[in-house]
Amino acid sequence: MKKAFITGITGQDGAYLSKFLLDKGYHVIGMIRRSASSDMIGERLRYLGIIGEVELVDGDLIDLSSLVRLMSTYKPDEVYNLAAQSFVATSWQQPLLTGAVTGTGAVNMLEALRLTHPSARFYQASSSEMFGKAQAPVQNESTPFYPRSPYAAAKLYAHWMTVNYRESFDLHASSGIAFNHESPLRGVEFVTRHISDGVAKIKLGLASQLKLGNVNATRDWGHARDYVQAMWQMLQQDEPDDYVLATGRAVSVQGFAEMAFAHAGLNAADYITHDPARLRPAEVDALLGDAAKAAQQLGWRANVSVEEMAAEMVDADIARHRRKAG
Ligand code: NAP
Ligand code: G4F
Repeated sequence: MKKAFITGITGQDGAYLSKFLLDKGYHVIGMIRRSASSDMIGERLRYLGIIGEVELVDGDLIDLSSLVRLMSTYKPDEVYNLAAQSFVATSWQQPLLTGAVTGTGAVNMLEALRLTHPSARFYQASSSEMFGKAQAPVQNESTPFYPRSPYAAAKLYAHWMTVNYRESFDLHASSGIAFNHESPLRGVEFVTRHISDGVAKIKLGLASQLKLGNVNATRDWGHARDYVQAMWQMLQQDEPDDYVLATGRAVSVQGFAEMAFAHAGLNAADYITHDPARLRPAEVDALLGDAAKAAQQLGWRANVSVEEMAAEMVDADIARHRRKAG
């Protein structure tokens, strides 16, 4: 039985990747950090019905000793580094923490592997945020990076260190430069989930408006379930490499909100209000990815459309609020 080790297993992608790997027959080991609310941990794994099927172990990305201990104890075949302080807006409030977890944390993981278990295959969750103030209208693996937030700068450090460890130490280290991917398991602080949750509350009479910041920003939005498959496919290749993961279609925040409201039979214009507090110190105006390399070399493509995903998210949030109301 193959062993996969996942950091960030309690997050959106960690949950979907766990499900994907369990279905393939893997033994899935997930690292969780210590919390005073341990009974609340694993909500997403519970939602997918797999909390009892994964092995959860203690560790923290900023504690190299914990990573060394875990790598030498478990010796996994594949390591997926998904853990991060992943919310861009928070990265201006906590730039050092973001650098320590999202940037240096990835290097801690690479070091732990180099020192104790260099034969493992490694996946780094790189981000389209690294393109930032995009230097080309459509971004691929050759597009220059221009990070626009502490989060993006931290991801860029982690990304180049993944390349560096591959080239310096011959690690089988790959990265997915993933464009935004969402789902009903997305954190509610991210805009798509903020929208689907807001639409659900309005539909059920629990709220009367939806506050948004910059509705003109555009993103290339796919479904997380599709993206975790590409992570696995990268680690099955003979040679490690970096791949853009994207749908090839951009939709604005306003456009996504209109889809979500329309699915609930509501008119977006009646409910959206502007909240300047939600604007960012520096914005990433537009991202649109070209995943031709992943299509050619991995045979991967995003299958779920943004319309299907918005509908799934709104339905899930309506069901969730109904359940809460008893
Ligand atoms: P997410 O839902 O925010 O999950 C982040 C995970 O990191 C959580 O499990 C969190 O644990 C864990 N974590 C945070 N700090 C940690 C630490 N110090 N030590 C160990 N674990 C820690 O993120 P996601 O959407 O699943 O994304 C997965 C990865 O892909 C992230 O690295 C993200 O930056 C990157 N990415 C995401 C997207 C996207 O659109 N979703 C696109 C490009 C790249 P707790 O539950 O304890 O907080
Ligand atoms: O949903 P967001 O917070 O995602 P963002 O900043 O694009 O980052 C996500 O995708 C990255 C991949 O490109 C990941 F690396 C990262 O970890 C994360 O998963 O914001 C999307 C856009 C932004 O332009 C933001 O300014 O939506 C705009 N926006 C407008 N109103 C809002 C809101 N964002 C949030 N979170 N909340 C709002 O009310």
